[in-house]
This record gives sequence, structure tokens and C-alpha cells, in this order.
Amino acid sequence: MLKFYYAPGACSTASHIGLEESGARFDSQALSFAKNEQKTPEYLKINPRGRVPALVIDEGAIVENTAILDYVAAKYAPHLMPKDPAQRARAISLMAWFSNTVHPSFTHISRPERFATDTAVHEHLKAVGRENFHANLKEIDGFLAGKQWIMGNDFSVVDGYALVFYGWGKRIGLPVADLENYTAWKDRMLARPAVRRVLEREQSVLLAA
Ligand SMILES: N[C@@H](CCC(=O)N[C@@H](CS)C(=O)NCC(=O)O)C(=O)O
Repeated sequence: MLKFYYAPGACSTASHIGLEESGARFDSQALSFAKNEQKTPEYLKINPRGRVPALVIDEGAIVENTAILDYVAAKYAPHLMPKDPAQRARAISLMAWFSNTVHPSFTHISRPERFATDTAVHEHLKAVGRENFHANLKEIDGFLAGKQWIMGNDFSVVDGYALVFYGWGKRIGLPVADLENYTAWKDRMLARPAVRRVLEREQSVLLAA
């Protein structure tokens, strides 16, 4: 049985949605960041970096959303990743950008101490992070223009990843409703039963008015 570790509202929602959409059977365990449960000796054996998500399979633990999502699609639900090699490369490219650029722009807002020990510059880092994160949301909005799903006509694991950032934007009070393509797509996401199950389990801000 697969075991999935996540924290409600964290980037692990991406893998959570991929798993739920895949139809695979999995056990899940929510970790509380408020209680620092991602740093317990038990969890550090699973992911020594002390981060979520982690998916434990027979062969050991897989960490990083991009890897978990590719694995889940390959093993349980091939329709959740594009088959065409060029489209598949674009899907991985987008997830890599989410992980290496979009997510860290938000981390500057939520954890400025990771980027500078001088507390005097933390407010500045947060302000720059906010601008960069908002610019990234606008880029995603542009990317979704004229599309049903982020890769085009077919829903994929990349969609679940993109939903994380809309929720974070809403959480910090960015004017996400002004992002017309992203907002219309978010509504399509919320109409998917598997996505709703995950958001309800995580008590997501996306379900709040
Ligand atoms: N690139 C990684 C990022 C993992 C990550 O940074 N997760 C955050 C939650 S969004 C975390 O576990 N933070 C806990 C901490 O920093 O203590 C991925 O996509 O899986």
C-alpha cells in the first residue's frame, strides 16, 4: 500500500490531487507544520530534508512533486501525462518551473529567514517575493488562455500542481480573481470530484468564499 505524507495547504496538494485523480489506493498522513512534525526523527527517516510531499512505495520513498506526479501517472494512470514526447517534455518543463521558480518566489514571502539572516532585510525580501510571485501567477494566467486544461485539451497531473499557487495567492490576498483564465480554470478544477475530495480533506482556502 502506498503511503503519502502531506501538509494541508502546502505544495504537497499537487501530489495529493495527482494520487486522488489516479484512482490508486493510498494511505495518507497529514503533518502539522505548526507542530514541526516534518522535522520529527520518524519523518526525517522518510525525507531527511524534512519537507513534504513524500510518497513511500515498495522500493522506498519518492520526494519532490515532479517525481511523485510522474511516477503516479506512469504506474497508475498514464492518461494523466501527455504521451507525445514533445508534450511530455513541456509538462515536465512546466513542473520544473513551478518547483524552481514559482514556489521559491512564494517562499521569500513565507520564510524570508531562509534567504537572509539579517532580519533588517526580511520585509524587503517579502515585498520582492510578493511581486515576483504575482508576476508568476500572471504568467500562468497567460499560459491558460484559450485552454481547457494547462496542457491543452487533456487534464494532467500538471493541473493539480498549478492549483497550489492559485490557493497561495488567495491566501496572501493577491487579486487572483482578476486573473480571468486562471480563475475560470480554477472553477473547472473545483468541479472535479477528486480535486474536491482533496481540498475538503485539506480544508483548503480554495473552498472558502
Ligand atoms: N521542490 C519540492 C518542495 C518541497 C517543499 O519545500 N515543501 C514545503 C511545503 S510547500 C515543506 O515541506 N516545508 C516545510 C519546511 O520548510 O519546514 C517539491 O516540489 O516537492
